[in-house]
Amino acid sequence: MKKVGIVMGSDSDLPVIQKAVDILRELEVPYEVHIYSAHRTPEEAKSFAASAREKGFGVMIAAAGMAAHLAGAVAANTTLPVIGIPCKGPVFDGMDALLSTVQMPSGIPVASVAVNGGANAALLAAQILAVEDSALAAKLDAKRAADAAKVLAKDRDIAASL
Ligand code: RP5
Repeated sequence: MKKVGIVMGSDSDLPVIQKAVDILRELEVPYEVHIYSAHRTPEEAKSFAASAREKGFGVMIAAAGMAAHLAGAVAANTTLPVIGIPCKGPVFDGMDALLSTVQMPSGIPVASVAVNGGANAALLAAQILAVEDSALAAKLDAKRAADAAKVLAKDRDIAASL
């Protein structure tokens, strides 16, 4: 199976990335995690993206906050699909990172998930890999069904308690 390449701009983004890692582990999808910043370590970020396809990655996840250029910088250096996670910052509640991540120029796409959307980033990455992997697709179907069953159990509980 192809790997998911995960990069975050700072170790302060780790709680968001942890949510993605938890999902990938649950689905038994291989991944590799790095801290590379578009601003502080631009050469390493570029090199990781540029070499990703030949190193066996199939999709990239990039998480950053504030002036969040990391997903765009990764996307500029690979034609693998790139999923951006805007991370909530201390001043603008993630709106700064959301706009920095999602407002990419035509020709260099980034698929942005919600602010702090680590879980959905991992699920989307797995869904991309599952296009060519029926076993992974079956795991995703089973997870959807299990998640729906949890919601329906809550519905039964609340109906009984109110
Ligand atoms: C961004 O700046 C990082 O992705 C992080 O979300 C934010 C703050 O970084 P630190 O100052 O906590 O290292 O580049």
